[in-house]
Amino acid sequence: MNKKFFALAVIPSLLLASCDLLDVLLTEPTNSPEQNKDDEKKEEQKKDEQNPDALGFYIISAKFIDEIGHLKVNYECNYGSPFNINGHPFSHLNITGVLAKEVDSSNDAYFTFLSPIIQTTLKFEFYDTNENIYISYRFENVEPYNEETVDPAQTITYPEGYDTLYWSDEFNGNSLDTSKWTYDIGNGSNGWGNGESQYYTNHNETVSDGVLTIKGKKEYVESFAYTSTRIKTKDKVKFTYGYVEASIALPTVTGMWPAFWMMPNNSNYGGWPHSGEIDIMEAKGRFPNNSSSAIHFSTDSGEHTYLTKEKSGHNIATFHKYAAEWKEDSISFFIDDVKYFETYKSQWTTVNAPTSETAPFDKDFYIILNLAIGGHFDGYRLPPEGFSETSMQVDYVRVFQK
Ligand SMILES: [Ca+2]
Repeated sequence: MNKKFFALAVIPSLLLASCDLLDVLLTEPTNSPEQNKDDEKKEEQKKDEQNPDALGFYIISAKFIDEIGHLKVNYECNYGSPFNINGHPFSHLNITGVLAKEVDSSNDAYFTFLSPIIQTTLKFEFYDTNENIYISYRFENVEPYNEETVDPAQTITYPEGYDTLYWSDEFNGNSLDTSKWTYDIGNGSNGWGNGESQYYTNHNETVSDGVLTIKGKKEYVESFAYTSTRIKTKDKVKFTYGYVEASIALPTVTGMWPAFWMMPNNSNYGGWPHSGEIDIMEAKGRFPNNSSSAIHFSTDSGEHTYLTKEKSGHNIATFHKYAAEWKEDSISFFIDDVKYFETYKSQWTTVNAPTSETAPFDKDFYIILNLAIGGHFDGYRLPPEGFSETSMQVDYVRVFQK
């Protein structure tokens, strides 16, 4: 194996400790009175360059897997997992100065960047909770993105008028990226306010081959006869306005209520429905060619009201792009880039901001993906006798902004 390696500096006395304790000083030559110490450190650095394994971990390969800078890193670590940031006293990881978020903590680690980078040399800097650099590591043999060797589905198509990918999850890892998503567990209050019949767990979902799969199962947990999963980006990915798109394949079993939707992050205008709700896609499993979109809000007198439209003619069992374009003066809904429903700010109201033109759809919202079973949306219908499991698959979720 080609173990390209360059450690800037390391304290040898800690080399036998775990990665948790591995304390590496970043040293630049200085003119301070500490010159002697610096010289010692340089000596240590030289030794470690000759003995890369001394640092305890090394990168075997690094490769960009799409055109927006998602990075796959294959590494080895003698003392645990240096990339498992949550399990270690690292506050964050910068790669070449850009904040990076880990997707997976097996020996294949997938990173996503808050802004895209594609370079052949990357510097990994692990910061401790005091904002000091714990480990600094340079890897010089990063493979560039090669369009011909990756799934063409990963190529990003920008909606008309949008040139910035604000955020995405391409589901390229081996598990759900919990830096982006939080699980809702249980049956909520009154089936999450909807009379849903399932119990949501943190393990009915898988991520593999670039796809998130959420399974709805006949399975007894607590006093509920079904299990499924519901995930949300609340407090992790939130935004006001943009083009929000997901490619999704849906189950066609009666009783299934899959949804791709958004809720207000801070409920600035009060509890549901006063702060709004944007349902980008909902479907009823017994109608395999239909889905719908809706927005919910409150009237000037505080009653729940909504606007909705159903679209038919697409086979929901195959992947389709479901999207909302959320602007200051309108919210529009698309299937496969074709707009079929538009609402305007003149139609929006909330009892807690009666004079605002744009409320309640002018504050940060977050994204939810879930597969409900039962519930009021399709008259509390449940799966047929003999049902064991089905699933909803999500290729990606992307948020574009101008
Ligand atoms: Ca994908």
